[in-house]
Amino acid sequence: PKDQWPSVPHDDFHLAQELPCVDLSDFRTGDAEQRQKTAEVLAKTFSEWGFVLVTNHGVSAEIIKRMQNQALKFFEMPLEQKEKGVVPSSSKYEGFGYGVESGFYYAGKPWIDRFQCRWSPACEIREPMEKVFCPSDAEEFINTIEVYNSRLDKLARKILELCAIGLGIAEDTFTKPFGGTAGDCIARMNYYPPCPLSSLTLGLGAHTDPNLLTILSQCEVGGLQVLRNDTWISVQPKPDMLIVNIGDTFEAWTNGRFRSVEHRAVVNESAARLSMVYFASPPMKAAIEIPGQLITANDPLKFRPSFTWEEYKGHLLQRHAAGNGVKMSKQW
Ligand code: AKG
Repeated sequence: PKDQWPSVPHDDFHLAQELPCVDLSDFRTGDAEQRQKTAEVLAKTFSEWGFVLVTNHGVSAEIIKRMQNQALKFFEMPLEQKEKGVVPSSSKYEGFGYGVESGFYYAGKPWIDRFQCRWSPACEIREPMEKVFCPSDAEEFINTIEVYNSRLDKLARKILELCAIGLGIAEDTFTKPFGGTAGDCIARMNYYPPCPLSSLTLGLGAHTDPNLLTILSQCEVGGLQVLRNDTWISVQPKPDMLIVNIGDTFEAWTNGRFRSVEHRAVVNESAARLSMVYFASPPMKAAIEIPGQLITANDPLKFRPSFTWEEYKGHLLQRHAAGNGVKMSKQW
């Protein structure tokens, strides 16, 4: 029916430009001088672009493929079957279909299927997944999520350390608040079926990520676009690379040195697309304090000097409920 068609016409989705790419192999081999250089390039890229492609990141092609296969096995099921994976509304962050309600992320009616869970451990999805799959397949699905995300968690921490080094502040500035825990991290899979009216909709409307750091892997079908100088740049799929971007919390934590940049996902008429996203966030109650070295005469304080992820998340939900979308208030 007409009212089920999305409503964000656009015809600007063929603009290709490369995102900057940073090779993380030096960081992994531990050469201090190279590591410093890598850190500086990374920090500069996050300041200018908010987005980067990383290569030699240490997440094996094998585990990425395994996760993709599990995700496709789930998404290619009939809708009635996938709906058994909806987790009751008390935990809105878990399970199938989260966030696809009308208006989400300014996309009119977005053309997307979603699965999302906390992953450490991914126990809250066990019961629904056992209704979706047979028990051994449910076990494999959950196990793959845990392994895949533990790899991304490790990478996220390395990047957080590199960011601190690149900004010239204590290496553990952004990892310490995690206190050895997994933080409030979320694993999400987005599946965009082929869409016969692809220029009339978006898979996901323009938004910034509210969290700390996001790591995204897209399949061979492109669709992610990043806003740069008022132009949408299509991020070309590169099988060996992961896409990393700064979230609003990190922008605030760095007093605006790093940029949380708008992005969106477009769909296409012929091929389904899968993206898998790891959202790193600190524990809910950990204090996020803007480092003094990042507040200077030229760079006065732009955000609250201290806040928690819980406070910011609460603020976000209020804005969302009031119809103000999810973009960070720059007064935060
Ligand atoms: C999100 O899930 O927040 C995204 O931005 C996903 C974008 C993509 O599918 O490439």
